[in-house]
Amino acid sequence: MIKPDGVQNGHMGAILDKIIKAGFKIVAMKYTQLTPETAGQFYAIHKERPFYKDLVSYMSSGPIVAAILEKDNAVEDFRTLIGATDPTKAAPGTIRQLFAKSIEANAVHGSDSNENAAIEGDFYFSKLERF
Ligand code: FUP
Repeated sequence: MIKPDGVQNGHMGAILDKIIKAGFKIVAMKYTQLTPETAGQFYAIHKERPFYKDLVSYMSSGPIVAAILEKDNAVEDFRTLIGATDPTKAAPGTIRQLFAKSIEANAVHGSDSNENAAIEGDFYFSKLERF
């Protein structure tokens, strides 16, 4: 997912370019906006965390790009490409180091396991929307 700051700050094209050049196949993609309700569902795993309320409000504050990506070792390779959650700790050349503004407005989201990738893919896309 390209988060609201990634879209708002004009980095959508550059982020997609890095993803495609890193060898990910785009299986599904959509430009949309979460509501507080759907953002709350997406991040339900963080419900008890102190940053949950702000995160839900931030994630529903503007348009995002949701995508399903395919590649060997995709989860690990994508997390390497995006860098650490906190952009001040993200490695040079990673998407978050280049484009993120803060730990909350950190430009992109990547699934943390194959299991969550399947759940998050189903959250955004029906079977008919995957190619
Ligand atoms: P990541 O898997 O790198 O996206 O990071 P986490 O699953 O730990 O966190 C999910 C999102 O919660 C982050 F992208 C941003 C937000 N977050 C905060 O706002 N503050 C924090 O201290 C930690 C995470």
